[in-house]
Amino acid sequence: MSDLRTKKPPDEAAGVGAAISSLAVARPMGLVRGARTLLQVNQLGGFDCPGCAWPEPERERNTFEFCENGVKHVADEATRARCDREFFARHAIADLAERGDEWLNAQGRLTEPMVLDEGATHYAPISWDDAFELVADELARGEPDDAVFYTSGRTSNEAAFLYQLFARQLGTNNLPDCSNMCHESSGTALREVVGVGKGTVHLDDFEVADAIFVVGQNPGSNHPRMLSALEGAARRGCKIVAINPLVEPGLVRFSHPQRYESLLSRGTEIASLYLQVRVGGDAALFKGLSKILIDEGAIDRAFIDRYTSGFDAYARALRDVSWERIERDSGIARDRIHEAARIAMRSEKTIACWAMGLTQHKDGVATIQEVASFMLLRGNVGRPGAGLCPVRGHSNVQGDRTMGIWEQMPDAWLDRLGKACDFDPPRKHGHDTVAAIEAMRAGKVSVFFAMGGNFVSASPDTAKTSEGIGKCRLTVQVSTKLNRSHVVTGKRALILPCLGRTERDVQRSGEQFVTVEDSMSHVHPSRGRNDPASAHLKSEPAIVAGLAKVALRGKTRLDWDALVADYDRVRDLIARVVDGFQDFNARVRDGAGFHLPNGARALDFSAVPGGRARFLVHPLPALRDGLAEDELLLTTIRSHDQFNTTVYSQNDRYRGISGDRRVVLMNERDIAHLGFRAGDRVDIASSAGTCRGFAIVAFSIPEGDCAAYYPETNPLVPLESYADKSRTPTSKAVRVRLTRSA
Ligand SMILES: Nc1nc2c(c(=O)[nH]1)N[C@H]1C(S)=C(S)[C@@H](COP(=O)(O)OP(=O)(O)OC[C@H]3O[C@@H](n4cnc5c(=O)[nH]c(N)nc54)[C@H](O)[C@@H]3O)O[C@H]1N2
Ligand SMILES: Nc1nc2c(c(=O)[nH]1)N[C@H]1C(S)=C(S)[C@@H](COP(=O)(O)OP(=O)(O)OC[C@H]3O[C@@H](n4cnc5c(=O)[nH]c(N)nc54)[C@H](O)[C@@H]3O)O[C@H]1N2
Ligand SMILES: [Mo]
Repeated sequence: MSDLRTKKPPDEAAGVGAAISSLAVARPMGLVRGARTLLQVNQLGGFDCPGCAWPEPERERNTFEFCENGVKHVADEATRARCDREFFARHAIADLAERGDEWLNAQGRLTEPMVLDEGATHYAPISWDDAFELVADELARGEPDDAVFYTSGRTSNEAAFLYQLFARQLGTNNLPDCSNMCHESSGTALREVVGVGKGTVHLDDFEVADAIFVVGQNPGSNHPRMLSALEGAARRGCKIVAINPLVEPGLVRFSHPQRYESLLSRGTEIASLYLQVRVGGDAALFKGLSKILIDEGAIDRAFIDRYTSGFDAYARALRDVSWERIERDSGIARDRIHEAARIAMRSEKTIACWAMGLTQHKDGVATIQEVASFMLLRGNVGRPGAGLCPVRGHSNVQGDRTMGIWEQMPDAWLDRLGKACDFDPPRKHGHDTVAAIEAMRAGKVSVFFAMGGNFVSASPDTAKTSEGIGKCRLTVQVSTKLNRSHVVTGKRALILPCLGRTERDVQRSGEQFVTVEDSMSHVHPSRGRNDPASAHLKSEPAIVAGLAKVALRGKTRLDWDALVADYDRVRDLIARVVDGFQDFNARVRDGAGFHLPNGARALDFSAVPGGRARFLVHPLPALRDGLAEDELLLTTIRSHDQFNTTVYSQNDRYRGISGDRRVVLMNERDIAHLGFRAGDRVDIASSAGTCRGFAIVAFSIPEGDCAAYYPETNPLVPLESYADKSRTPTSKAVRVRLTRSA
């Protein structure tokens, strides 16, 4: 039975509700330990919040440099609950398979290595040495390319560097990561047009911007500290334009939970203009905006002439796009688009931010390039207070890429890696996430190794992914908490439990720290202070080194023991291989950290073919072509109480939903037109599968669109449907049909 309750979404985000909600979730840490832990979040000398990749201010940090959701992520790791050998003796795999994601995670921290033997009903303890031998044996039975090494984005720079080094010394570039499903479209798009696959803004640009466009992003839940930056901007008169099919309270009004006067007042208005674009309608909307800028001559001709190429062809192509088509595809009336254009025209410094609402679409790369073109028209790149800002998800997902976690690292980078580490790295590109699943299904993957994450639940098409995983001879999960990927396994499975961000990491030379890179290319240290959840945990770098020593016997000239004994040695290697890390050890100890160089930010576009930033011409997406009368486009989204596949509760406070996550948010007119009523239970079917028994919730969302939570709806995301060029699964536009549940 469901406890679903719905009410009108609140008209502002955070405020007193946030303070109460974070107190409730912090309880599992215990009062004193909880307070001590939280006081170290994002402080100099403390640990980096394991939540999102939004940067910390370089000066003037608050004593509480975290948000309501940061508290949840920290509490989730620092919990006192334990998932130990007695737990695994009590629960058969078949029993665990019946449990929900929230229950699995709530069992607490994993405490020692566990093995699931072929045909066994239960996981059993195994020593670290035996676990490493087991993995090495399986690796030795096949070719290097029969193994796949996945990474999730919480992994530190040091661990990531060692991990890719291990995979490449073994002989494979099969290094898919969560980024393949996340901001891959941003990297691909930006590299093509401005020469660097990262954002071009820093945090202090938010302090001087005249206008900020927030596109396809829900910062109130997913990057709450960004709301402080937006609030500050709004208070000094910066105009904020929100572009989102759903009305998200965090983008409407915000009251700062750590400031009394803000709690007592009605908070600050965030978006001065809210455009409820249709799902996938952003490309049309940005074409409209650019058309207006060009028609009204509100462009920066000097910038365009000096720094860009392709403008004439771009302007010509825009002329042929009709307003009728723009209005239809975007769902936004022309005069509203004009309002947004006026904000852009009055602004000398504009920032464009975006996240999954743009990247997880078939035309994600092209759409991001439309945004980039709109920005280039007025020279909004490489100028203080202006720039392109893909807001990253996982706290070190950007750093992992910088460290070489990518199935297609460029040859020049591999050359340096080979030289610094005395080997010849493989050059053949490896599998990304979708290709890895396809290879598994074809029986071509023998070992699947995951450095964090929850591959089974996070990947598209849960049925096909599970089938693929089941065909692997061995699946290995380096994890902190129990999740679906420990239950849906290969013929044999290993759980290797690791230290988390909040915990002290002691190696032979003493206590260590690690480093991370935030969404704005800022590299800084992170040092845990809590006692480890169990005496048997190893750090991620120690796990990689322990395995490498055994699996690379005779294949490596590196002293892996020495590398983990002192992470400075890993950083010295990084400094020799990765651009921008010279004197890494000295600089990272010096104050708050440092920014990596970014060509586009410095108006250096030499990395783009032709040496100039590019205007590219793309046709409008044909997302709804052939869509039947009774079909909707489903966008899969996060609630306020989850971190990706980790579900903290069944509630979504800002959207006024509680007690049940199996809901589908629909426009009232669609509900009526399809013959349903709010509260009805429906089955949602796509070409990939069916999700049953979802309750209809009436919500402010354009007609023809609907929304439901990830990961519950991942069975609906087709494996074959991914973005052009970036191959990011199209989790933000799935064709679905709803029928009444039996
Ligand atoms: N608390 C918390 N924080 C997180 C995470 C978490 O799960 N929980 N996850 C982390 C990770 S890995 C990531 S990548 C980020 C994700 O952060 P977000 O990208 O903000 O997350 P999503 O919920 O996937 O959805 C994004 C928004 O896009 C809108 N949207 C959907 N389709 C479209 C569309 O077609 N066009 C437009 N314009 N908008 C659309 C949705 O309504 C939603 O508001 O957050 C990170 N931070
Ligand atoms: N339908 C749909 N699918 C999506 C998305 C979507 O919007 N819609 N979003 C996509 C996106 S943006 C992303 S980033 C992916 C996320 O995909 P993943 O990164 O694979 O998934 P997470 O849920 O973040 O992983 C959670 C697990 O990580 C482990 N963990 C936590 N901390 C640590 C640590 O410090 N070290 C180690 N080794 N393990 C740790 C815990 O065991 C936890 O259960 O999902 C993607 N999938
Ligand atoms: Mo992500």
